[in-house]
Amino acid sequence: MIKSGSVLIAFVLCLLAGDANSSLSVTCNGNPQQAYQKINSKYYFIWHTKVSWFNAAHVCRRLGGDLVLIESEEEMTSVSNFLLSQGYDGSAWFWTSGNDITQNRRFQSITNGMPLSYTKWSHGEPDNAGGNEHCVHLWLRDGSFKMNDWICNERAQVLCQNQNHTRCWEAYN
Ligand SMILES: [Ca+2]
Repeated sequence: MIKSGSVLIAFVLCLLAGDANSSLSVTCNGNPQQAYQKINSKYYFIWHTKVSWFNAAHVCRRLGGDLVLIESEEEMTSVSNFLLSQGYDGSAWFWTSGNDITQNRRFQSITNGMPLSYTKWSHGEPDNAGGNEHCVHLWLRDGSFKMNDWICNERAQVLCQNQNHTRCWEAYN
């Protein structure tokens, strides 16, 4: 009884500590520790090495997260403002979880398996240029980061998220 109570208190303290911090450190199955940064209600990290969209999905999972799923105007704005504050400019492109690989023009998220509930396409997008653009990334257009469909095998940096601590819970510290 005492032991379970202590565990509960430790658990609550852990939750409180997590809320107070603006970062989260995750280690999954011996991979290097990954620090996520809290922006509003979600944790994110940027993988700077440019990789294909397919590789990006694996990178995020390997490090305890998922490709980012931007779900609202509020989230899009806060993510865009964060990227701008970090000095990212028009040369920085970031893969997201959006794609229409399984059915052309029906964009879904590989992170939650659902149709995208929110999109913020840049002007003229998605245009499926060349008939070969099926993965969604963020780029800086008209003063803020917005979405574009692009060739999945092209390489970009990666924006991963961690939401609701659904992965590697036992490894959080
Ligand atoms: Ca496009």
